[in-house]
Amino acid sequence: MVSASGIGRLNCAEDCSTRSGCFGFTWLPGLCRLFSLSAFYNLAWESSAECDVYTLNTTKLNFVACNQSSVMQNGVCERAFDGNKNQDYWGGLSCIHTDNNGQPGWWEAQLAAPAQISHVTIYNRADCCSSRLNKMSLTVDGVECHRVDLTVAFSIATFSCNAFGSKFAMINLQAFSITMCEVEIYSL
Ligand SMILES: [Ca+2]
Repeated sequence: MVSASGIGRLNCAEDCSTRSGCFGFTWLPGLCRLFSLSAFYNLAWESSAECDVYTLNTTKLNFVACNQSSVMQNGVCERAFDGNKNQDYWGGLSCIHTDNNGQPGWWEAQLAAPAQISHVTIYNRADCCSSRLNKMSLTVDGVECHRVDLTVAFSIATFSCNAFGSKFAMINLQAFSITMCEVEIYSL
């Protein structure tokens, strides 16, 4: 079990959902604790009626086609769902890149069929330029489902996006290209 920095029950759940191996969590005000399945086989584990235990069952949706505002440095749109999460642009050959022409870049991808989308996990480029994604509009079928507005760049982040539709898009709200390495989209 590890203690995480969640400040609320929802943050605690999000921490768990983005960590591989997290089976569930307990949360009391100010204390978020994550545990793996092995916790049930550890004699030191104690349950308490004071704690709620939640599990989150998610279904990963598959993209079937994509497009982006332009292509730079061979960063074609398919790299964002090639299953390769390597965040090193040059070393991994797994990241997309739109043209750095002073215009806001965008990337979009199509699901096989419309679905109820719950959240999206974005793997940012880590070797450079992460702050380019600090301000984005995330949309489903052209309707914004989440506005990213950060002052500190993220590496891997999960954003809520409660919407029904088939086309997901990331639109930069700054005059920067879009460059990132993987997008995973989920339905609950
Ligand atoms: Ca990739």
